[in-house]
Amino acid sequence: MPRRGMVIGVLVGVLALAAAGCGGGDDNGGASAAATTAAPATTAAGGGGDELQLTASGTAWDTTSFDLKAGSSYTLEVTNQDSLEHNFTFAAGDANQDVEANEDAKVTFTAPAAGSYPFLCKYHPTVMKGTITVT
Ligand SMILES: [Cu+2]
Repeated sequence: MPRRGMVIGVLVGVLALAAAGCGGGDDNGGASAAATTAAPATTAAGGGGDELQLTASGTAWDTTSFDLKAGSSYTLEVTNQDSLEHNFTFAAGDANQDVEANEDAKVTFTAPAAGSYPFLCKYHPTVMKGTITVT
């Protein structure tokens, strides 16, 4: 009766010494990213002509025509010097702003496509009206 003893010894010894490269890589990227330029904090000043003024006095506007640039954004400050409420409505620019007696109000709108459009006070539309010309 032969006996076969099989002893299988498997010794797997793997010692991998991966030497992480310690030789300096050339990562010298040079100057850092350019300084980020902050957006202007205010748009009120500076040559854009984006601020408009309109005053109501004696149930009349002091200005009856404005020239705007199509697609530009505007802020209109309406000053009401009367003792009754007025309103600035510029339908083509989607603006409709009431202005209480003896107060100011601001309204922002974007000029529509080129053309000629009316603006008015919706409370006194026959006497407080004007034209906005967009080019
Ligand atoms: Cu009015």
